[in-house]
Amino acid sequence: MWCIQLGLNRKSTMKKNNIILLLSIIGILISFPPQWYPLSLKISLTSLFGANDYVSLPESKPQESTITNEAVCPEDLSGWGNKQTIEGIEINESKACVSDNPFLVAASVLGTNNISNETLLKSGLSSDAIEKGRDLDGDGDPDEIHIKLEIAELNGSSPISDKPVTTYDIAPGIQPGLWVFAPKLAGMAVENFETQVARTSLKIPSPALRVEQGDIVKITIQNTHYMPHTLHLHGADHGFLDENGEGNDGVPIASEMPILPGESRTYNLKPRKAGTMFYHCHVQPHVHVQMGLQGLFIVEENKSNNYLQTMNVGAGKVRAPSQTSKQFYDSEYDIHYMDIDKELSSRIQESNDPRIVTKSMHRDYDITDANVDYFTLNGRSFPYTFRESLIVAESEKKAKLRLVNGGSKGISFHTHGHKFKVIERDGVPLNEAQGPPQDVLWVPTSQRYDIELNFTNDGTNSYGPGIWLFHDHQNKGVTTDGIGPGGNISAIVYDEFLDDDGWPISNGMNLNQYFSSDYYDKEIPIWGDIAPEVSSNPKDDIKLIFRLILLALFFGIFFSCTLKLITKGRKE
Ligand SMILES: [Cu+2]
Repeated sequence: MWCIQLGLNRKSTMKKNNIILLLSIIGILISFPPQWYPLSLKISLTSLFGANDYVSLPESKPQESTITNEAVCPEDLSGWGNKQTIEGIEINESKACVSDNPFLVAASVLGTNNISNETLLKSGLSSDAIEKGRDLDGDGDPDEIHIKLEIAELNGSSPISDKPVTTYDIAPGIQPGLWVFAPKLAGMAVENFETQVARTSLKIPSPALRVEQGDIVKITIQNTHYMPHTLHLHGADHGFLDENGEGNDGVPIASEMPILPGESRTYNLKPRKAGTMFYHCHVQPHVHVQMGLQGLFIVEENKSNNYLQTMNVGAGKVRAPSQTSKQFYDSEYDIHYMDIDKELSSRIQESNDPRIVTKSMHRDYDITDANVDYFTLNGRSFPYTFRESLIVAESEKKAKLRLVNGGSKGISFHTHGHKFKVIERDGVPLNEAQGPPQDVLWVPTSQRYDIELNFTNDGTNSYGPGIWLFHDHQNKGVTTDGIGPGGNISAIVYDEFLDDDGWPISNGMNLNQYFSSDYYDKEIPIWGDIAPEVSSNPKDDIKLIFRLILLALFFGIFFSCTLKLITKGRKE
């Protein structure tokens, strides 16, 4: 069309066509996207005009300070972390930023039936949550223990809100749907009327439970949830049936029917052997265990005056350790690893109709195609692990770790700056020859290891004071939905490297940026300084589209003119 020149003589038409043809060639050359130039041409252009004249890289500018939604280390207003004595029970200091409730610890030690109303109120537990009875062997501590657990949902669906309730963040802004065996609590599930945030004693993993060898233990599951569940005591010495002939192994396909919503069942045991064991639900366990229905079950050796912290909510530092622990160690930590598949956990956020959730979980979801996205240590991922799950070291002292891998994949437990000694596996002591110091330990799913950390600076046990990470050494384990640092990273921090709030005094790095959900939403660049145009710039896309339109236009003109010239030439 551009080349049809009606009413002009042949000569002037030809001349005009040639000019348009030339202009279209120039147009093609100008609009041709430089990213499509052949490499040899790029090199020639660079050598002729210099790199900067050809493509000037944008200048890096410091990123605007990122929004930090929350305090890195919330103030301990109630003094929960302090060393204190409650009703005669000594509660050890917790130096981390966020500590557990010492009144709940005291109630766990004495039993909710043996404490004042004031302590009970401050513990937040129901009056029958942990009942302790007679001293049967006359050694000065109670041997009848009755624990009651409920089942709670975290970050689930609500009929009145499109946001998950009750909320529990494993990392800033990360709220996977979870189920948990919860201590029997009094009052609301949330902190107060103004918030949807779960109260501090409602968290994953399910509480680490501690009983003494030979205790008469009853654990009642009150199924306050909309799904059927059971309790399986993994590794702990218990009868297949209880004294009444009722199923006691928690396995619906072998020992019993599931506990239906609203029902209760009591499991009985009198463990003959001490050691670190495990407990979990056994209804559809391929799904229910990963949802959070799992906890450590610890049987302590029978000793005199051995008052035990029956419940360690969310695992972590044992504030009132056993006699055996005090005899050999300066501190003890319950270390519980888990992993979470967001494709599974989000299913309880789509509906609150148990029929729909059940179908979605057990017919639509296929665990054999699954992948895990979140990796937690004591119910949190980095950076929250730095708030709650630091191991605080003092030179020359020793700590005991009771470690379980409740995740669906093995973990490669690794400590920086220390070689540790493995002393027990699955609750059975290992002899010296099997336990030389090591800094990596493979922990398969559901396996427990007792570990001794010795903070003596001798080049093997410890390399000296510092902030030494410990984490799963598999690459995925240190990420949160593929973003690092995240996952189960925490640290062994020596006293002198902790500030007054309990935050590690890191060498030059500021960790504030990780306390924003923006970080895990991939909104924060990897480096502090950034030239956005280097990685991606939507404006460049517009430029490219504009160039392509022009290119198409000029090509169109070029071809139509060429065609015109050829047909004209043939006519003549
Ligand atoms: Cu279950």
